[in-house]
Amino acid sequence: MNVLLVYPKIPSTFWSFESALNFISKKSAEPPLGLITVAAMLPKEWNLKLIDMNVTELKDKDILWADYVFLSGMSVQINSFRDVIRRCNILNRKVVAGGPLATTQYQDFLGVDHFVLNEAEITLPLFLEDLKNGNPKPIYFTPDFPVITETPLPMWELLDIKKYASMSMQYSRGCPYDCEFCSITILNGRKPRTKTTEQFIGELNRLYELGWRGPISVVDDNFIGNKIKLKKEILPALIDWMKEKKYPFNFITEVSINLADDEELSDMLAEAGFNSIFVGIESPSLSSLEECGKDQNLKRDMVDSVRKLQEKGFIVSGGFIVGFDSDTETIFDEQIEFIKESGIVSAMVGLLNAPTGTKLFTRMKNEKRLLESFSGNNMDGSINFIPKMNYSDLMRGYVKILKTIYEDKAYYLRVKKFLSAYKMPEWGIKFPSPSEIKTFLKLIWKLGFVDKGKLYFWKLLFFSLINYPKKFVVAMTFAVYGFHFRQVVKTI
Ligand code: B12
Ligand code: SF4
Repeated sequence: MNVLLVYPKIPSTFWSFESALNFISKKSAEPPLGLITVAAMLPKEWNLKLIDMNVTELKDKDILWADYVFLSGMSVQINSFRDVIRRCNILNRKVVAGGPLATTQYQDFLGVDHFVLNEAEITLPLFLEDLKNGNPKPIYFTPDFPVITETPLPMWELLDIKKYASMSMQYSRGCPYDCEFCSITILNGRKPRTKTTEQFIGELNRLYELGWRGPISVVDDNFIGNKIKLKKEILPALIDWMKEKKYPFNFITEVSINLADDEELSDMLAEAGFNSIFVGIESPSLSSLEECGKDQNLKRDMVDSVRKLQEKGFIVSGGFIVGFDSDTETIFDEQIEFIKESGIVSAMVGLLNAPTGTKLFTRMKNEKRLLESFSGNNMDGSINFIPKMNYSDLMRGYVKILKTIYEDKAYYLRVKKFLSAYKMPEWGIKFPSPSEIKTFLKLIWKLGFVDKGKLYFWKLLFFSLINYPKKFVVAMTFAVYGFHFRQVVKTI
């Protein structure tokens, strides 16, 4: 059996980091972890090939090689996902689709032979058994959430790892919170399910053996969902491993803001090599936070929490949303002010949307405000429900936020603010590698001579060299991100 695993194209947005990837000669930020996990669950004697369309072109001859094409993807990939199905149908190859997009919206796709939905740990063995018996069904789904202690090591060896800026792994699934707009609780449930310490360390050993060094995204929904196990088991083992191997990796993950309340956990995470965290801030407006059930962000000074995290050694990026029913015309300036004050350099601002199946989706449906399905693209201005605020006012305000926060001067001031708060972990101070030096020279040329914002670039370069020489690499990384954000903002 020849199986081709395909990951569709992600459009160019804030999240794709396209212009930043060019600097480091990488094709994509992260690999498709779902597909390489599924690959590890397939019979060992099958021939497998993976095409991530974000790094390699999908050719007809690849499709023709396959008996089955296994397709994954999330909502933002919908156009490419449809296109792959169409090509497989024309070339008469069978399609098996799974992953978050298929799980939440399978009714929207024609031309798929078998939907294997939800988590593959439960549904894939059922499909494989029926396939062996010659009677595979059109759809497999389950309301249950599997334990993930049996999930096999993902097959990173199917990837061309050099083409990615970071590798990814997963420790837990599920999030204890229940934000109205989020599909995580439907997909992964509210009880965090975790891997064992042996699995976690086993995955690190495998990536180490494959020669990977550098960033690893731990793509959990909320890495601190089960704090006790982290403190007692995972982090002590990880700290030992990282010290023994001399910190070959640094970790990026998603956490809820209440990490700021737990000094012990913050210290352990920083010592274990976590230096970058993504936090869902969503809104500085208390009524909007209440509306969406983001309880963990209430009853706190969020600027203060972010600062605490920066002081502990984390580069904090944040997700921000406008378009809540409670948002008034002042929300845009409030968001701008919050982003400026917090020193959150990478601020991912999006319009509120109601992904299929979420509580927000149901509310919008009941209120007869639902429009067409969710595009998943947080940059295309699409909203799949009728907002309370007039749409053109909302769009104007949204564009104003982006243009203001990514304008050269505001951006560089934010980087400076961040540098003043950030405590660089000792393990993070390393002598630059030859490829980092090459990237630096490229950066000097492009940002220091060609780019229109060159004045701010030089100011930042000298400011960080003089005041924060140990944080120089971080400052320059932000200069590259700034270039990417400016390119994206130009397109809106
Ligand atoms: C990493 C990640 C990203 C990366 C993608 C990198 C990459 N190359 O994949 C980045 C940062 C780019 C990203 C961006 C976004 N993401 Co994202 N992302 C994730 C995250 C955190 C992890 C994905 C992952 O690797 N999971 C681990 C693997 C093991 O799980 P899995 O993929 O689900 O696979 C399992 C099953 O689904 C199944 N399976 C998967 N594929 C297949 C295929 C077949 C054939 C079969 C049989 C089974 C199967 O088997 C696997 C094992 O059980 C998920 C959340 C999550 N926990 O999954 C969100 C998630 C996928 N993202 C989501 C969203 C909404 C976004 C954004 C739109 C967010 C935003 N508001 O802007 C943006 C895209 C915006 C844009 N404009 O580009 C949603 C998708 C919802 C949906 N219905 O599709 C998720 C589920 C998070 C959420 N809040 O609900 N994301
Ligand atoms: S805290 Fe994050 S992952 Fe958890 S439900 Fe809210 S938005 Fe989703």
